Amino acid sequence: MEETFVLIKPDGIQRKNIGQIIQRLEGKGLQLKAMKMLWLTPPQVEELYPHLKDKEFFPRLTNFMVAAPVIVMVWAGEEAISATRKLLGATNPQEASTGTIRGDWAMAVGANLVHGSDSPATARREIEQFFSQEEIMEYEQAGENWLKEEPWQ
Ligand code: DAT
Ligand code: MG
Repeated sequence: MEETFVLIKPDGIQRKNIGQIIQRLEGKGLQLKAMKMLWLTPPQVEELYPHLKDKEFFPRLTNFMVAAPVIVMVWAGEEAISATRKLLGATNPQEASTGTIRGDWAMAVGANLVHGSDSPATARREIEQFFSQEEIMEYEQAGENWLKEEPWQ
């Protein structure tokens, strides 16, 4: 089962979107395997976004990411990485479709509510940045069979 890393950004905490964001992921059928709240430091932001550290907006992105606590999570399921990215919507909320998290609840690229891994390699690196193996729960969930294609056969 594929795992992905999801982070609710400071604007999600400030704007009280935590429950709605988790509900979208849970409602889709992904399984929550780990979760905690923490306050990021600038070095942790740079570790999360190595591909952006030379961009002109990186100082603003860093200030934003350390402005309030965040929630970090591991979610799992079939194609969990792409399923999550579809639920998040486009990076720029003005381009994100209605029905996506960013499309429904965000207005600006600098405050787009949520982060989700973009590839298996990134997911692994991001999960390892924030969680030890013991913090990731392996468990069976009631109704799990009904997420599969033909559980009645
Ligand atoms: P995504 O979060 O969709 O994976 P990304 O990895 O390219 O997008 O960028 C990470 C975050 O950096 C993004 O969620 C918001 C911020 N960001 C990206 N491009 C930006 C820009 N042009 N101006 C301000 N912030 C930007
Ligand atoms: Mg990204």
